[in-house]
Amino acid sequence: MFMGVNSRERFLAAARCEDVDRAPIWIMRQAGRYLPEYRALRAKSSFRDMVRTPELAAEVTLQPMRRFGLDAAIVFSDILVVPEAMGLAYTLNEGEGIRMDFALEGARQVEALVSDESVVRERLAYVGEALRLARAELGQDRALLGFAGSPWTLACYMCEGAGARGGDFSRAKRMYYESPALFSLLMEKLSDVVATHLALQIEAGADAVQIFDSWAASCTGAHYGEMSLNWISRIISRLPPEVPVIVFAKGMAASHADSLAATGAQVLGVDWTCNLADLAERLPADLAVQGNLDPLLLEGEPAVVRREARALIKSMRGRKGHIVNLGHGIRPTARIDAVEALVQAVAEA
Ligand code: 1CP
Repeated sequence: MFMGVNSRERFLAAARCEDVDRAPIWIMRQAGRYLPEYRALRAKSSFRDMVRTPELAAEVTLQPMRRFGLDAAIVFSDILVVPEAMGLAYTLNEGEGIRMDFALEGARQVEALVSDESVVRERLAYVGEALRLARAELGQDRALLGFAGSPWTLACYMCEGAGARGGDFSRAKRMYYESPALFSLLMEKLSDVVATHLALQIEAGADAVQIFDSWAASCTGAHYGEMSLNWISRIISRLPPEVPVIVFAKGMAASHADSLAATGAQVLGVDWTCNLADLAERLPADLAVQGNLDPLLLEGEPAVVRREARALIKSMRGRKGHIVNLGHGIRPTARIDAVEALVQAVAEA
């Protein structure tokens, strides 16, 4: 049974910094490995097949919604579907993590990447289908989110040819410093495709979209605009203005809050490194914030989760526009009873 009555309005009101009865909550990476029902499905299919099969992706999207009184669902997919649609595929291997088919380098490979809108729409249509199926089962009362990686974060994976365990993402930075024209061409293509992908998800029923700049902190502060933010701004300018965009720039929210606000995002996703209330105070009053509990808490005692959630909410009382979330994705070792305690503490606040 779905419990939330006005979760969708609550979520959208918070994203617009309007009055709410309580702060809405969702959890980054809420559809995933900490759930036994996810692991049961995953035992039968590869990750990529699950992502590409709308019925399976919709099912995984709904799994956390059946268990917990969350206000928003996020479509089960991955940021790496974008490079895949452009011609650079990925695999997820047990024990090894993410592998890209090749590491992007040189003009020929960048030029060969597909960014044609009609081709991209066709190749990513399965994500729209997953959203439509998820909406049909979720109903109209709870929010449904789409997402994409930022061009910078995607370039990190594409240039490295692997995930975080494969290296330190220095190759994307090297391209920025040493081949600026090539870097710009790659970012223009990525911005086009990410904008198309987010538009497609909005057309399929997403109430809001989140842009994950998960590797923001590997940028230098002085060049963060050119490396990442300008491309995010370009994407946001191409989306319908009435749909809230959440920008989550891990590790950069505090130091670059003003320039993140200037991207046109309606919501700033905040990692756990900063004091959320202090940060919110120095932001424009019409910019909502999302975050920022330590994901580690959910691996521990429910009583501690409850205490920390209450403290966070109390610190934000009086500040319109707070969406409760973690400061990064939930970890595979999170406890179900800790997640329940978090959702309950928010509901009672
Ligand atoms: O079964 C498995 O082992 C798969 C694990 C898994 C899952 C559940 C991966 C592989 N991706 C996902 C789903 C996913 N990825 C979602 C689903 C919706 C949700 O519940 O939130 C989302 C939003 C993502 C986004 C994503 N993928 C990000 C940005 C978020 C973040 O954590 O910073 C990144 C960096 C990725 C790449 C990726 N995909 C998967 C892994 C293990 C990784 C990280 C790879 C690495 O850098 O080593």
